[in-house]
Amino acid sequence: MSAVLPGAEDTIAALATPPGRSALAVVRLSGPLAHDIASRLLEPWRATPRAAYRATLRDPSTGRVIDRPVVTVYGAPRSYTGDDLVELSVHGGHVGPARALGALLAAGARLALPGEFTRRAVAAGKLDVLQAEAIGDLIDAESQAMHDSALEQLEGRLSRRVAELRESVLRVEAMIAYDIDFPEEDSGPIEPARVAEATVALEDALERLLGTAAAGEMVRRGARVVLAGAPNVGKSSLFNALVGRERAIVTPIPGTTREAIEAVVDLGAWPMRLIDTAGLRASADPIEQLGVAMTERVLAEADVVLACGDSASSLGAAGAAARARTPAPVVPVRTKADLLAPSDFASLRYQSETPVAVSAVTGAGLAELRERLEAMIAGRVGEEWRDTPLLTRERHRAAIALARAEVGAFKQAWSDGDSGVPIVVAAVHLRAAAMALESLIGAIDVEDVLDRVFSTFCVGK
Ligand SMILES: Nc1nc2c(ncn2[C@@H]2O[C@H](COP(=O)(O)OP(=O)(O)OP(=O)(O)O)[C@@H](O)[C@H]2O)c(=O)[nH]1
Ligand SMILES: [Mg+2]
Repeated sequence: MSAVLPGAEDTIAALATPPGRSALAVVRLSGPLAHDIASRLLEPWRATPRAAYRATLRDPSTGRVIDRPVVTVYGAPRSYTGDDLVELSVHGGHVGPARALGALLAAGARLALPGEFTRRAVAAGKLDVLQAEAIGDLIDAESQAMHDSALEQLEGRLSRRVAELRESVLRVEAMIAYDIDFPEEDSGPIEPARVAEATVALEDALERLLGTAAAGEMVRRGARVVLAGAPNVGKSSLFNALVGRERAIVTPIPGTTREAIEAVVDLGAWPMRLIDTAGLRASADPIEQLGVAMTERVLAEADVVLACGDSASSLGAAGAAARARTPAPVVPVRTKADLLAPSDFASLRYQSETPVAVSAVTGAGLAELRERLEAMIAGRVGEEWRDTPLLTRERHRAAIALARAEVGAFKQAWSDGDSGVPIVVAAVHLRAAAMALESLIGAIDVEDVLDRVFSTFCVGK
């Protein structure tokens, strides 16, 4: 990448670990003066790359000992950023790491901007933009599924897929090059049908990748699991039990919950956004009406609904109400199971779709409900995601959608033949498709793309 950012030649420093109490903290220093600055603060100074050693770190102005860090030195270009880099592993805490960083800044380093280390890695060609995003996703992962997907993206799986698609676009461009250069000829050396075939295959491949966006969204943001049912059936109590703390207000008064309340629950493999809602009923109270309207909206966007009822009739009504408002799968949940007589339990099993019986009071059935949810979400996402790279961000989805639209526009223009637009004009669509794919991996200079990608990073990464 050729674009040079302001300050790209600066030597930057930052804490790579979060501030606060911890056994260790890592302070990073990267740039042309990294070795020089470190050599002035550390005693002894050894420039041998990748050989960790213990040194004394002193404050440059007072000469006082700050810490005795373990020092790892990297030489350009064999470092995370591609520049000379020094990592100090110091004792953690609120004060020590800040003093170590302060010493580096006093000796001539500049405090790094969010994501600046990774941005330099991209500028040095160590990572492409998709891989840089994967670093951010690894750090932000809230579930194993997200972590797995980010690791694969970091390994370059999505980058390779995008590069292949770009190659396919370039191949179609090459196929029509003759027709562009010699438009007056009847037909080039490549049969028009072959071009059309290649275009359709390309469109299909883009469509398939685009099809992973829903699973990607689920992996990244978590499945939206909505608790719905009549007032007072125990939705908020179940919500609290699943979340593991008293997040929602519970009272014996029907109509307690007025708004949708959300909490993230890690099911292990999957993140889940559990959403408690206002009980569904006709009400004259305008506040409650608004709450019910919100429940309807939340239901429409649900990935899974837990239709809650504390009796056979309220359970049936909850299921019917949920199905009327969402295409998402519905799990019937019989709440307040601690109040059920053994004979009621037996009758539950004979219903067409066996409800999960749970008690927020005793905790009975919660493990079963979690298992059922996990299986349900896995079913929603499908298994293909393990075999194909996922589009986990809107930026990815938009770029692939644009590429597909441009390939579609080319296909249309090409099939119109002589009656349609000139071939040179049609070819512009292929160029646009290639550029959309290039913007994803950062194969072209797109500073605003980089700005957007790195704006969400933490300092020190
Ligand atoms: N015995 C028993 N009582 C429960 C259980 N879950 C909830 N309750 C009681 O049922 C009443 C209503 O509980 P909530 O959790 O507020 O019910 P809700 O469905 O959120 O009600 P709204 O917000 O009004 O729609 C409270 O008095 C709870 O203590 C349970 O598992 N067992
Ligand atoms: Mg409630």
